[in-house]
Amino acid sequence: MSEHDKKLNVTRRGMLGATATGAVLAGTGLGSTLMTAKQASAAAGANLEPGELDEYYGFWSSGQTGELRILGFPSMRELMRVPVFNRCSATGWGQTNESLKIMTDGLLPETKEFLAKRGMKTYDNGDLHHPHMSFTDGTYDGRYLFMNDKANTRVARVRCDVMKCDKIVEIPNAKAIHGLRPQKFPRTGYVFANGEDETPLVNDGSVLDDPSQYVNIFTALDGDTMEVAWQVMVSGNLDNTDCDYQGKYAYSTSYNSEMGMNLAEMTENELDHVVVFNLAEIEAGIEAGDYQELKGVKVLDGRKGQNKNYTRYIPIPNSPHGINTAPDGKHVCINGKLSPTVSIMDVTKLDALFASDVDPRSCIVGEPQLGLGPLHTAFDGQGNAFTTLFLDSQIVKWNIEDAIKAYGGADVDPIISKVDVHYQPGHNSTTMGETNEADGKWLISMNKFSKDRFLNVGPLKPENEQLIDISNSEMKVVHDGPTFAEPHDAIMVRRDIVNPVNVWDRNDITWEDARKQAEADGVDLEDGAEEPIRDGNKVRVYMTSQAPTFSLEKFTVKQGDEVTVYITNLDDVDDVTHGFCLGNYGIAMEVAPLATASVTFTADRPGVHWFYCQWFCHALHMEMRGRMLVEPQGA
Ligand code: K7E
Ligand code: CUA
Repeated sequence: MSEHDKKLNVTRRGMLGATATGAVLAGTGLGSTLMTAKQASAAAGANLEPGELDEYYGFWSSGQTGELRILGFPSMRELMRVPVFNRCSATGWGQTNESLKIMTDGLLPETKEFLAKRGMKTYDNGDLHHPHMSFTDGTYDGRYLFMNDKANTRVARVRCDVMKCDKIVEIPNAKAIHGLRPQKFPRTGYVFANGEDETPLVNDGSVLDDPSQYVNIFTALDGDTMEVAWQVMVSGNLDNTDCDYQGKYAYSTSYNSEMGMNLAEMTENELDHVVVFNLAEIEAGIEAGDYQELKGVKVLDGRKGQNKNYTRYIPIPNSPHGINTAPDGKHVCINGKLSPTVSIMDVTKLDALFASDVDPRSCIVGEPQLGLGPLHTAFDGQGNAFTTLFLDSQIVKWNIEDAIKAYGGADVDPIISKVDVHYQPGHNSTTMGETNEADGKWLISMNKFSKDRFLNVGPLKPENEQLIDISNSEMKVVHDGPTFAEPHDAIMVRRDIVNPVNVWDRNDITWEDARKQAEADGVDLEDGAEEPIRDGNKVRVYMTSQAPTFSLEKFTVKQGDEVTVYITNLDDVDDVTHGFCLGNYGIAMEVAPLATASVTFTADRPGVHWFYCQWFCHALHMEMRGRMLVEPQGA
């Protein structure tokens, strides 16, 4: 037995040995540091043997990295990175014609113009906070993942069949899309997206430093077409959002109801608010023509004092942040951030708010004091809630019904237990926790700081994500997982719901443009062409790849030609991905089994330029290469 194995063995024996003592100490408070037998076996379940598969897919955001990450859960093994708002050296995302189409089609005309002046086709950065899956009847349906870009006001969609981004749209009129949730019922349907920053509605410079004329915009997209369905103007800014299980309401937190422009102004009021959006009333308002059309979008006025039935404003203690609907379909937890409380909103009381002049606070049925800095709440589907306490560096487990009873005057403490996390948690998520199939097995605490938990890698440290077993009343941290900048949020989806394909369908829409161009050139993508096809100074090179060769060992172009290389991967074997990397031309892309990918560049460097397959595919992978011969100008 190696030293390492011995250590593991001792740890495991220690854990199991604690069982009896754990049970004895349970009532004393000391038991919380020890593991029960159930927890020990659950912890072992997080530690998969080689070749074993996880029970859940984890879909992780990556914050300012701008990509989506796929983890196996609970093992926390990173399985894939899906580029979305970022560039990717490995896959060619942001460089291939197919990805550039997705990244540019949804940009506003004025943005395209603005970027073109800087020599750019699309934004180079993004800030992806919130990935959420499409729903049918209150639970995940495995069709799509939707996500926001706070940095450049965009919403993106990832197809779950191939795990690639297929749409990115820039949201007009709004600024900084932050909170994002798909409609849960009857299906997605709408994707709700919050604009966080206040600006003049027409932001063309005619209004500058006059915040009284700034507004915030709530957007509903159509998740099927990815077009903006409608927008609502609101008072106060918008932070996070969620919606009900009935298909009637969406709601958003506002930390700046003051519409303040600096910290002192933004945190002045003791109460900020949650805005409730009445979907049927908004649709009726559009039907009745009660909107203005701005940049092609119907914008309704749901601001305070407009007396419209589109919105209601519910006062909530100081700067609420996360907002989370419980799997019971009834209760919504609004996390206080600067207030140590979570406000519980009863969605069945929202009808009354829109029907008559009742006190907007009448739908608040509980407000337990949980600790310092509550940011986000997750659920186990058994009536319990788990709230991150940013300032206390803890997760608090509490009971929703008990909190409601206590609010009604009963002498009950809703807090069940607390566990230390390391350190400063933002989001937490539970397995299937934002659906009506929450199963109460695992929680992930996404901690903003790791400090001393890992080997020091310099001033920029990883974050720390901790896996917590929640199958008992005492929570147990069973794993630390460092992450690079900066996942905010994650969802854990039962694996039977997600069923990606192994090879591409040759008819896939992704390379529709390539298909049309090949057709026009009289070329079959699956055969390739023996010679480049010239059309003025535009040259198209059609190649296929089959391990370990490209169909062309060389092709010749002229200096200054605009060259497009199309590669179709004929290998239909699982996992035989090829690549095309053109040396000293800054060109590289992935071509997965049965896919077509293309890239366009100007051949402005004369000479012999080798291209090679940059995904290891075969024993003769090194030999999978060829030459681009560029004839000098005038030759
Ligand atoms: Cu709390 Cu952008 Cu979800 Cu981060 S937000 S933590
Ligand atoms: Cu083909 Cu490496």
